[in-house]
This record gives sequence, C-alpha cells and structure tokens, in this order.
Amino acid sequence: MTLKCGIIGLPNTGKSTLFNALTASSAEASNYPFCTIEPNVGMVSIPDGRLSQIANIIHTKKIVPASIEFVDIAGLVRNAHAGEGLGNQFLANILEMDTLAHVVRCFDESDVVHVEGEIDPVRDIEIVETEILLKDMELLERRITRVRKTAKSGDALARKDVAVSESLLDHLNNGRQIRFVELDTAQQAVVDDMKLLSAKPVIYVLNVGEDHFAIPSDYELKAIDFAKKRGSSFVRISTKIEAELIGLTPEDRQMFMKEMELTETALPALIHEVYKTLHIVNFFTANENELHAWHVPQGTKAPQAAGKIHTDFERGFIRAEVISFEDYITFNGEHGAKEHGVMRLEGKEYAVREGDIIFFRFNV
Ligand SMILES: Nc1nc2c(ncn2[C@@H]2O[C@H](COP(=O)(O)OP(=O)(O)OP(=O)(O)O)[C@@H](O)[C@H]2O)c(=O)[nH]1
Ligand SMILES: [Mg+2]
Repeated sequence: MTLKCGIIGLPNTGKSTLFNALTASSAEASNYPFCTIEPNVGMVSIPDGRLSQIANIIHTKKIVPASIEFVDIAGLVRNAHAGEGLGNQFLANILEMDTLAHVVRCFDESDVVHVEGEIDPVRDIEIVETEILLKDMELLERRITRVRKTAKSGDALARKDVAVSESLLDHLNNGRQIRFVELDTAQQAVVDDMKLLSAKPVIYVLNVGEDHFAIPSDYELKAIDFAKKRGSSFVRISTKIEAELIGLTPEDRQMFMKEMELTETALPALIHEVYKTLHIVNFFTANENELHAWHVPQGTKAPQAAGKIHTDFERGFIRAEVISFEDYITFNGEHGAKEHGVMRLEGKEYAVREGDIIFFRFNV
C-alpha cells in the first residue's frame, strides 16, 4: 500500500516547485498562474535511516523502502466551482488521496504574480477550503439526486442513504469541513465511499521566502496561528531553497543546508507530518534476500499487517516473531536478539509497534 498525498493551493504558490523538489522531477513550474493543467504524478521512496542500520547487520541483497505518491494538480481560484480559472473538475484527480498538502504562499516576491493581488495566507487558505467545500457539496448533491430515484421505489436502504447524505450536506452548508465533524458510523461509510475532499487530513505547507526562513514574516505568523488554533499540521518550507538543493552534490547540499541553518529537507519534514496526521506506524521484514519497510495505520493487528505483504500471510497467520528495532541493533540481529531473550512471540491480537522487525509464521 502506497500512501498518497495530493498537492493543492492557489495558482502560482509553488506547488509544482515543491512537487519537483519532493520527487526530483522536472515538471513545468513557471511564473504564471495555471502553469499546471494536467496533474503531475510522482512516486518517491521514503527515506528511513533505520534501513541502512538493519542492512549493515543482515547484509541483505535488496532494500525496499516504503513509498509515497504525490499528485500535483492545477491551482484552484476563488469561484472555481462556478467555472473561474480552470474550474474545479480536476479535483477528481485527488479523490483517491489519503491526505492533502495545501501550499500557501508566504513568500514576498513582487515578480511572482499573486492571483488575489497581495499576500495574505489566511485568506488564501479560506478561498481554497471554500472551493473544496463546494466541490464536496456538488458531489453529495449528485449522490442525493441519484439515490433519491431509487428511494422513490420504496427501498429503505436508499432512503437511509439520502438521509445520511443530507445530514453531511447540512454540515457543509453550515461551512463545516467534514474533517472537523464527529461522524457516526453511517456518515463515515458515506464519506469513505465518496472520498470527500474536506474529510481528508490537511497539512499546510507554508512556502516561506528564503530571506524569512530564520525569522518568520508577520503574515506567516498569522498562518501559523490559524493552523494551531484549528489543531492542523503545518510545515515551513522554502520551495525556492529546496529547488536549489536538489541540483547539488550531497557534500554541497550539506554545506548549503548548514549555511541556511536547515536541519531537514522538505521530503522528510512532510513525511513526518503525513505519518503524524494519518497515525502511521512503520515495521520491517528482513531476510538475506530482502529488507522491506512497510507502513500500516496505528492499531493494525499482526495478521492484517502480514496481509499487506501477501493475502496468504493473513489467511494462514500462525504467529509473529517480533524484535524491536533498538533490540535488533543492540544485539546485532536476529540471532543475538534470540540469545538475549528479546525476541517476542506475538499472536493474532498483537498491534504492530513503530520500528518492529517482524518474521511472520504462517500456513499456506
Ligand atoms: N521567490 C520565490 N519564488 C517562488 C517560490 N516558490 C515558487 N516560486 C516561483 O513562483 C512561480 C510559480 O511556481 P510554481 O511551482 O509553478 O507554482 P504552482 O503553484 O505550481 O502554479 P500553477 O501550476 O500555476 O498553479 C515560479 O516562477 C517559481 O519559481 C519561493 O519560495 N520563492
Ligand atoms: Mg503547477
């Protein structure tokens, strides 16, 4: 299972520049609104320093990191739902996403056109989120019309579906994004089925001017305050710096980062927030042939985690032999961990923990 992250925002805010920095691609990123029309899609391996530490012990032939897919879409503008700019049809490209990275312009550069005329990150966030809300309303209204036809013929399930969809629509009509609404089981089922955009977790990507990285500008501080009040995740990134970093050799990159007092590049910073917002834990499987990193939602039980690897593993699950990453490193691998009695035998009810190295035992 690959995590999927959609990149949204107003036009000309640095979405494609960010996409290029994250995926080391060269999608068109230029100084005019609506530069991107067709979505850019890129898959990236998730950097994880633990992989090389494990590989140093097990000397595996192949290392397979976990991965994440980014989809960079066209810019949304005020009234996109009424056909302004490129409209809102392209939002269908991100219905499948697990989470959204909302790029918000906080850099001040008179040469780069701002579609609203001046910089105001909080206003920009509200424009984009209103359009997302209106898209969800459009999707729900279409569903209600469709299902109502069936409901007329007396189908009780269809009538219930209409009622549930209408209750969700009420929230949207009141300006509430679904991710801030406490849903009952029936509502959750409709939201999952429709993949409503306002239900997806959002990470605000504050695209900060390179000269304001150390000391945030006043409007950036307002955006941070806004995100914090809502309990939303945010990352501060300078896409301009990131774009420069990808062109450098690893040594030059280190030097440049030190000069800019940067401790982390955009990819790990964003991944960290994606894991946090989606409550993801990582586990590893390791043998001489392959070392593999996997991610599952927190609370996933051992058989279902095994099922990520192969459905047979879940069906025939017997037990999981688990070593924590720390013990694996301390005792130099599986053999040492066993000798020191730190390899645990876990059953069907075991919830996978961050960093577990797991050997699944199963019947085929
Ligand atoms: N000074 C400065 N310019 C930036 C920064 N980020 C992006 N830009 C410039 O802004 C312009 C637009 O960047 P893009 O990445 O194409 O923006 P976008 O959001 O993908 O735009 P659309 O595809 O039109 O929606 C480009 O000329 C970038 O070089 C930044 O952090 N600082
Ligand atoms: Mg673009």
